[in-house]
Amino acid sequence: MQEQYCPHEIESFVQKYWEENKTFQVSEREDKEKYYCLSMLPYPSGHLHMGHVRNYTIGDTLARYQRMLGKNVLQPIGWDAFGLPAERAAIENDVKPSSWTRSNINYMKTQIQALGFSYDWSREITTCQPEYYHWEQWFFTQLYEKGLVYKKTAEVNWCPHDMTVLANEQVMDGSCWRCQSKVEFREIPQWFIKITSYAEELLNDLNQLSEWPEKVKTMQRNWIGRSEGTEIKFPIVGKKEALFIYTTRLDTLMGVTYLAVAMNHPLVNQISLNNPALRVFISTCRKTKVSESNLVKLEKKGMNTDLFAEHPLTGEKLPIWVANYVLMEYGTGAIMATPAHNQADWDFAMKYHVAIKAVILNADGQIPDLKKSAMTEKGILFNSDQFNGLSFDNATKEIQDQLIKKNYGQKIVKYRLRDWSVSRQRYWGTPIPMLTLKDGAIVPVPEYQLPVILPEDLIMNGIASPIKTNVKWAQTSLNGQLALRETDTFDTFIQSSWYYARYTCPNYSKGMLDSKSTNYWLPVDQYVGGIEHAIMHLLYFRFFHKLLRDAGFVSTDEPAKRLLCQGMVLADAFYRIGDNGEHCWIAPNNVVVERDTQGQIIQAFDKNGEKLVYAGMTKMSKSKKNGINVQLMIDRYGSDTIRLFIMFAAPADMPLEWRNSGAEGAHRFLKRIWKLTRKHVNQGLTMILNVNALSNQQKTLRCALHKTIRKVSDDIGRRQTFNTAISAIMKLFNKLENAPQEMDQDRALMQEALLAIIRMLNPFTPHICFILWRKLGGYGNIDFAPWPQVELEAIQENHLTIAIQVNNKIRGTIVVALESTQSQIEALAIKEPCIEKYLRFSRIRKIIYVPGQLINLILN
Ligand code: ANZ
Repeated sequence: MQEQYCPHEIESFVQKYWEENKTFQVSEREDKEKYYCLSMLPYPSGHLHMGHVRNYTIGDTLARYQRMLGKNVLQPIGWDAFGLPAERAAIENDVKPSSWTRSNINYMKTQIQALGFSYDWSREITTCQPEYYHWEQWFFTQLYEKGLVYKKTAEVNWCPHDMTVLANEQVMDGSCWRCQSKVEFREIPQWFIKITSYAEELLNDLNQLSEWPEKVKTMQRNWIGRSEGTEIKFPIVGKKEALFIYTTRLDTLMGVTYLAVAMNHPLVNQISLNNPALRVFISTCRKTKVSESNLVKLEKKGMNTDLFAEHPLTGEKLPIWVANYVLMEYGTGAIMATPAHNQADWDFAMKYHVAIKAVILNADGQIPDLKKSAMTEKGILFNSDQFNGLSFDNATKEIQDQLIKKNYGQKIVKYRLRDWSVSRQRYWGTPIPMLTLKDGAIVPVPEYQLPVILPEDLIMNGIASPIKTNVKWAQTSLNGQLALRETDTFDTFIQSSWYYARYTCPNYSKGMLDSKSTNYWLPVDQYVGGIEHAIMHLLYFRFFHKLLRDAGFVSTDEPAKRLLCQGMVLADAFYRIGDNGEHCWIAPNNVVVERDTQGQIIQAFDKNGEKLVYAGMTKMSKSKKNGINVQLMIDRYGSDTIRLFIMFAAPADMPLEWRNSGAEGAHRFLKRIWKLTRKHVNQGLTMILNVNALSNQQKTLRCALHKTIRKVSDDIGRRQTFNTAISAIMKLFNKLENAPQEMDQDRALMQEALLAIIRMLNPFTPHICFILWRKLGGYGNIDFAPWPQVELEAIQENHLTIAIQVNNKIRGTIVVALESTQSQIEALAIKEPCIEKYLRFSRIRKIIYVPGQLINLILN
């Protein structure tokens, strides 16, 4: 065995072995329990960052562990290959988005392979390939047939100079990222998928996900935002129609002083025809984008319609206003305004001098002071006729009963969740498979014409999508008739919503999915990814699974049983204050630091000796220039070290502080493992372990070994606290390094322990373990070696470790049988070689014995 641990030699040898032997390729096997371990697929941005490495190392650790438990483990990987950055890069570097993407994939693939993840590469998916997006186009047409897809106008960011739509990311401080023109809002027709039809189920099924982090489930619950309220009918004076409003504060009904409708409410569309002033008002308001999140801060604007509505209980006439803070997309697009108790209404009423009527008392029973703001707390009613004195709950019930009786109200449930707008006016994406016929009819592309292939040889000579500027592409025919293709492409979240299912049958050409494969592999047993995907991706992923279930492709309700969201990767960040007070970030490589004795940074300088500001450990990012170059680290230490450090440095779901010193430490540990194994192997073969012939000391070591196996199995499998698993292995290893090796049974025990340690480390550092397993004579290939089993007998404590003190200072330890008496322990302690020397010239004056723990010899 080689003297030195040479990670690069080992790693390329082992990776070649895996590749040639297709070690991690799997198929459906009924004789084995399946385990599907999935990490979120990367966007091919150019190179791997440490966040990727962390994500994939966690996934791989779990996959390797489960494989050693004897399961049939599927661990696939692919590329989320469509998206805006490719277009941006194409414009900046004069390359085709397709070529940029493909060359990034090629490079990143070599990086991923160098990290030794146990992927089944035969299942690699690249989402920009027609073989993949074909099926999402097909599925979209199916959803259309089911009525789950519709087209409606929606607001987009519009650059008047470039005459194109901008993605939100392309709008910088309200201006176009490219030409700095002021961005406007335009309403254009877009495609939507009815995720709201599944809102209730998406909410309720969160309760099935007992192995998802609470934090993620709460975020999803809030996003779906179920609210129970009442819809109330307010008859419009002099018209047949009535206005329907939605409220969750029925208790304030007697304090309503006006009604307000959204600018795009049907009533407004109707009356603005004869009201030019109203049309002007609407078009000025349109310039500011209003969303739920900015309703509070928004400058309230409104216009009186001169229409009145009747209060359903009092018959009082209430003015109807058009207001910019009422959203058409929420509730009914109309509200009853109670300025005394709703801040937005209060702002509005103060500005336009509309009446304010208080109907809820303060908590102390006083009439609220409304001079500075609304009183939004719930409380006892006053000023409300027959409802005076009622609490919120009672008032809600009473008022609701009355409204229902009079046919003026009904209880309803609303969701904050909106239908999913899937149209993007971008080029580098899946073409939406819809056609517009000559007569204006819109139809799905028929199955035989699918896939609609995105032309890849187009160059971006402007910011606009080349399939929009190149009119020819859109022209096609259907049944001999001219038809125009939809030139928008899908939101890239569509691709990442169903890739997990396609991995089970990536080459299936007869349809979207092969249920034989999906039913074998799904649901995903373990999903690993970043917390930034807690809402959008994970919701669409769950939604698509339900759509696939309803189409008969999968048989479960939820796509993934267990979810782990890894924490961020942080690194030191430094900056210099620029001439205009701005922060100029300096890459840590170009910084010289001074540390205190604890290793904390106290001062930092750039290469010219100029003092810098140390911003602490900050999320690795391009803008702060503190990303650690993955390649450099692999080149310096090898992949096993990087993997070990990442898994050891922090609990998987917590932030990880990257420290080169930590990587050094991990590297030294692997060297020690190599060294001890080599020493052991070089001493030749060992005898068979005879557990009945072990000394007490050997039994203690073996007990520690089996306790470690128990802890590591639990830490990896159940608790997923990988850092504590590694630290337990390290502690055991320290004991092994100091274990005597004179006797045959010492060496037999060492053999047992090393074989177990190597297997326990294998999920973390698979290359070195692959080699050491062979050197130790382990059976077969370690990738499928059985996970070490706890022998209960070994951990039953039939012996004790007692500390020996001399004059209150610990001088050694002894291992004694559990049933030993104090006098037996005293006799053994006195004979211990490390104690004898103290007794040579002194006599024992007193002995203090703490049962089961220590014996203290007090000398004269
Ligand atoms: C009267 C009222 C009095 C309201 C009060 C609130 C406080 P949640 O609970 O989040 O679902 N609302 C309803 N539709 C709206 C729309 N299209 N645009 C803007 N606001 C709208 O919110 C429901 C509340 O939001 C409703 O209850 C309504 O104002 C407002 F002291 O009605 B409330």
